Amino acid sequence: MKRLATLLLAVLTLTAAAVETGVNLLPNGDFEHGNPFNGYSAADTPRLSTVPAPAFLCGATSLRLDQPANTGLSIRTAKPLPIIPGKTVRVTFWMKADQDNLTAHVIIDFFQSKQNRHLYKTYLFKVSQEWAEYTFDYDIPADTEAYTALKAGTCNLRFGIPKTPEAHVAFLDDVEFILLP
Ligand SMILES: [Ca+2]
Repeated sequence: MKRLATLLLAVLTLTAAAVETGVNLLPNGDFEHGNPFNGYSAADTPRLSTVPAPAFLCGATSLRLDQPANTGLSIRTAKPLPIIPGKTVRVTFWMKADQDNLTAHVIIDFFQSKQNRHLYKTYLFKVSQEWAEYTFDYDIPADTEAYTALKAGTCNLRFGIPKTPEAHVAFLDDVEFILLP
């Protein structure tokens, strides 16, 4: 019986360790049944809300980001996302804002408290008043000695709007995080 329990535990551990490729690994990124993001700081958290987005082509709710004047806004995934060193991660999402040409960023952040170097990748992009789809591919390094944080097998996804003199409102939807096969 004890052997069977050990075997079952081994199978469960193996199953937990397997990370699927080619599928979306971020649940609720469509904001229809929850919000997988928190504010990056406590001050950012009250500036997020899931709101009706009837103009959007898919679903009924989106994430609204209220950026105050002279303040940047930053959000991050509440739970770590699984990664596989050496694979390519694809981040796709839809976004719009109350102004054309608003600069925003997405960061794939591999930070771990015990790490030799901080690995992260920032993509800057422009948001307009119309919903648009964005896709960014990042080749995760395979060398886990060069970046020891990769051994944890996770990362976080961050979105942000840098500080501007005026306040802004932006909307985010259909965020997907996929490891390409
Ligand atoms: Ca939605």
